[in-house]
Amino acid sequence: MDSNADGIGDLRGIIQKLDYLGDGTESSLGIDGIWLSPFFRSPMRDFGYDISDYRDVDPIFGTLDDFKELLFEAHKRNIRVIIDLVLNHTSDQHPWFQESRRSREGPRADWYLWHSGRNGRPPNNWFCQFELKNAWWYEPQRGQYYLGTFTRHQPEVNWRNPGLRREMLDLVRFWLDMGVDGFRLDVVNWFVKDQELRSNPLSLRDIDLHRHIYDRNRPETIDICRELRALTDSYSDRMMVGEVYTDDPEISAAYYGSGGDALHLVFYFDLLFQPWSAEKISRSLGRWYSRLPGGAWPTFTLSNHDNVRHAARYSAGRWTGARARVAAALLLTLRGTPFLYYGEELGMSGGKLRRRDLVDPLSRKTWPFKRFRRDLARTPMQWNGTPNAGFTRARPWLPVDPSFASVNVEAQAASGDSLLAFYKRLIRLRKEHPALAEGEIRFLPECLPAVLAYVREHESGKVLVALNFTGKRARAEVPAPFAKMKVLLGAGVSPADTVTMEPYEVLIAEEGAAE
Ligand code: TEU
Ligand code: CA
Repeated sequence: MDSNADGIGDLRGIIQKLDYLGDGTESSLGIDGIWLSPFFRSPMRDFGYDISDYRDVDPIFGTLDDFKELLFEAHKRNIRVIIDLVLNHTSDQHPWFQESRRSREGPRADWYLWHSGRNGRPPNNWFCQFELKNAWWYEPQRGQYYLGTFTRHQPEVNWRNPGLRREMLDLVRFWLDMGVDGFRLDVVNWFVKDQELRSNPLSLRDIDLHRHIYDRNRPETIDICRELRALTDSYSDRMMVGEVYTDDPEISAAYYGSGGDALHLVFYFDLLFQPWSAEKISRSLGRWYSRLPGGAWPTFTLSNHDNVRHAARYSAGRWTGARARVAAALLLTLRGTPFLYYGEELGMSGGKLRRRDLVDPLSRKTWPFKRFRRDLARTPMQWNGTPNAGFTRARPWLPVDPSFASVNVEAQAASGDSLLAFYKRLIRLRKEHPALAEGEIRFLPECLPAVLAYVREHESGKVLVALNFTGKRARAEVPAPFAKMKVLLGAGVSPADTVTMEPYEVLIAEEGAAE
């Protein structure tokens, strides 16, 4: 929400909309926390993921006082605030880099990854994700290359340097002292690179043809997570969630550490990469649950700011809305913390953007390939049906998705069977039923391939979830205790050991007497 009519969302805009997220009544969404993408000072080469001052708010988003007020207002509503720390790289405008690039000597000379190159060429084959070429950039002042894996404007820091490390931990402390509830750690699995800077082997499996064994996922990274964990846990009730960007569940799981000594939570991208299939999604969930170390608590996400929204990925003509409901029910009934992305509760899809509308460096570079069009996920929140969807009185920084005329908060809040109303019911159900919030999960593979079904088990009771992923009627066998059930969400069913599910039906039920 843009509060000052410059076309860009800001902290005061968020404060204005906190009641929508959680005002303690059933009319609000009812979420427990918000993760804010970076709002720190930044030249915005990568929309805030290029930080030039970690301890201040960028003027386009407001001031530090605005942030403190946001924190206060959020806490008043029992909403936790998680901030997004980008500790793998800084902006090339950060004073540390300005100093480091000047000379090979000096206290910060070694705070970034520098190399003289080999035979006048970059030291290895590491690949720049957003510029699609070698990730080493020549700096004439030093006569050396530095590493920039996202854009050349995002030099990677050297976590092996004790001075840099101390400074990073210090700024983490700065925000903990201010009272933030925790952090989302940007690309945490890229922090440490191979000491010998070996070239990655190539592989057809990875999208950029690299097996990232030397530029990501180095074992030393987990030690940094342990250090961050110790610091975070020295404050009460804080948490960290890591963006472990990989499609290998083994690697994701490793970031929980052993005996819960590394990150509290880790994002699971493998689910986000699945096509619409009960079987494939079920297998992906199995991979995650089976690899988590004892005591580790999973997370689930279907959309975020880096990927085409799931409403668009899973669109299917007249069934698009029905699929959005199945997806919502899945996300909000699994065992693990669900992360929703703004607007998914409305079914926002991002619509279409023309080439000249694009602002994200990756979206621009990879045109016309839609998979990397991150701008589609970032279009303004759709608050109402007025021009610019009520997001701004000015020209928005990205065009509003034309769907806003019907897909908006005001319209959906007024209707009992909107997707928004459905999200609210699911979130409430999760809070009212400890089985859904905390229970164990047991899958019912006999219901596949059409129906993904599982039971959430808790000492206070059992809850059955059955999701028909297809546009056809499907039969699902239900376990004995559910032969009699109380339907919590979905159409009423008569007592039986199998139920017939309508196309894309969502059934959530408690064991026990039928109503
Ligand atoms: O993302 C890391 C990352 O790997 C993705 O950018 C991914 O490569 C890309 O989106 C292709 O799908 C994090 C942030 O989430 C992203 O917004 C930043 O641009 C990036 O780090 C650099 O900080
Ligand atoms: Ca603004």
